[in-house]
Amino acid sequence: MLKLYGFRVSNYYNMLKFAFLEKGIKFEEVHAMPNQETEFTSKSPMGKVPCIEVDGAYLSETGVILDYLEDISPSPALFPSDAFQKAKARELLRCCELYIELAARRHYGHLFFGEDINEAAVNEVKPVMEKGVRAISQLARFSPYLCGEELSYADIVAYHCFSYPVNVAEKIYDWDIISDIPGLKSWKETVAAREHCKTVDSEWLAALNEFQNS
Ligand SMILES: N[C@@H](CCC(=O)N[C@@H](CS)C(=O)NCC(=O)O)C(=O)O
Repeated sequence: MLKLYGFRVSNYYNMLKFAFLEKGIKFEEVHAMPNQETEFTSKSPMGKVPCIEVDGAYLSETGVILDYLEDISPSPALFPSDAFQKAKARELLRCCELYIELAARRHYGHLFFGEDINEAAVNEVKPVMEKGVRAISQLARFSPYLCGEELSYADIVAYHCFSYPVNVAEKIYDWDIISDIPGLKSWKETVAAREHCKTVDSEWLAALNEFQNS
């Protein structure tokens, strides 16, 4: 059985967990925190989570793992079948990852780990996120999912790319980023209503609660 390494507070971990559940692939969750010990970097070379174990071999990087899951378990498809539409789905999920999640991540140390505010990031991050918002507004179809009538990886990645950046936008910039993207609020509700999303969310929130009180 495939093993998923990481921890339930991690948004990238939750993307994979959501994908595993939607695809109906059996998997085992293995608790692991990011670290630079050789024992872990031998599995995940950058020391990040998530990574997966397949028959004693390891694979890291969420996007790469999603592609692998699509190859080993094509049904239900989580990318459009048309090559160009598939690339458009990737374009959209990449914008969410690079220009929303990765940009906002520069404030996680301050918001979630009690570090001093990153002054340089205060000025640099918002313009990146604003361009990300513009790109997503332009690319997303919201009918009702981001790429059309069916759930795709774009939805799975985007859903978890917004989870923490929403707090960054609100707390650092007094910015309601969700309402700046017409259609995003009801899309988020549509995704959140899916059974597998509910499972991931309830386990995420329980873990977050435990993490914040530890
Ligand atoms: N590019 C990686 C990003 C994963 C990532 O940033 N994971 C976080 C936890 S949510 C992590 O391991 N952070 C520790 C670090 O950056 O060293 C992926 O797509 O899987």
